[in-house]
Amino acid sequence: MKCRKCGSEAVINMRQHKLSLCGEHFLEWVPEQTQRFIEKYKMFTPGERILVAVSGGKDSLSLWDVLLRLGYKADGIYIGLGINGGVDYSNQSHEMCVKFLSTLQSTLSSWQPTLHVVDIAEVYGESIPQVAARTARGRGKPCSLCGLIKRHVMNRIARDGGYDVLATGHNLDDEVAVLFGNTLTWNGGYLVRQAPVLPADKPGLARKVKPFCRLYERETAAYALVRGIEYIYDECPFAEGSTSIAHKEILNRMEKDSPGVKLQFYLNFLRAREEGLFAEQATHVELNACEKCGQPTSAPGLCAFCRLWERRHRDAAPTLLSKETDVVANQ
Ligand code: Q46
Ligand code: ZN
Ligand code: ZN
Repeated sequence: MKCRKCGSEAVINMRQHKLSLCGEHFLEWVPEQTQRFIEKYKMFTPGERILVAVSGGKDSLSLWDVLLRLGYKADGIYIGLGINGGVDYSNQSHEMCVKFLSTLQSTLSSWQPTLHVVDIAEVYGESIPQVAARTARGRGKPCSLCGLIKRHVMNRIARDGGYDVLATGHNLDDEVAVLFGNTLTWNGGYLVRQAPVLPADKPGLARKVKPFCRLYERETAAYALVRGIEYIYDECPFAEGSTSIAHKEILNRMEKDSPGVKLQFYLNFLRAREEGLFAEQATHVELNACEKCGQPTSAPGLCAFCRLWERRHRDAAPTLLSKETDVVANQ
């Protein structure tokens, strides 16, 4: 297998593109493609400030790396969930982010990125497994709660830090698995909101973008490996047995028989969505500002996030919610 550009030994063969590349050319190809998607979907411009949600995994660290190499001003946010799962998951993933940043700092000469760290247990008094254990919403599996908390914290840091855009490392396999699940149930409300760019819900909030949404998971993994980015191999222990992992396996089997089927499924969906296939499902929900945190909520009064801590904090010291322990690893 030879690199199409230079004829030397290829490190990856992307059957859906009929393209094999050597390490050097693959490291050029990923940023080129990412830049193409950023422009095509109008994600952001060079003057905008970007906050990348990093988890210590291959996708988010590769995304941060690529955006910085493309010259974007991208800071990172790491949220400490307090998940152990027998593999010291949260501590290890935090360590990977810090390690990545310190390696970067020695290679970047001019602008230096910042890593914001928000430890949920330190700021709000309980880790994700602890909140999950005391609430009906989290019992069994903490993922729905975890998602709610992460979204809130990311929005808050983006707003307080004056960021225009919040970027996540979702890759094509992630997007297609979600799409597959929502198609099986014909969930029009979710389908209409699945896109490479989600505009800000309210003025002052960052829009959400997924610059890797057209890169296969094996491509982002290969990028991290070839670039020498160290990342956490373990998935969050709570991801085990999830339907999205089961869907990924089915889709991988399909991809093996028909290379490119995942990409086509996703691109044809985006086209259909653009043409208004799910437009009728787009319900307009009136959003109010939460009385406590100011973030948009469809409910009157407190948002779901603030309600989550209400009961716990009613009798506790009032400082817990206002305590700010963002650690800025580099300013
Ligand atoms: S981190 Fe949180 Fe995920 Fe772990 S608890 Fe579930 S939602 S699986 S991306
Ligand atoms: Zn080459
Ligand atoms: Zn709130």
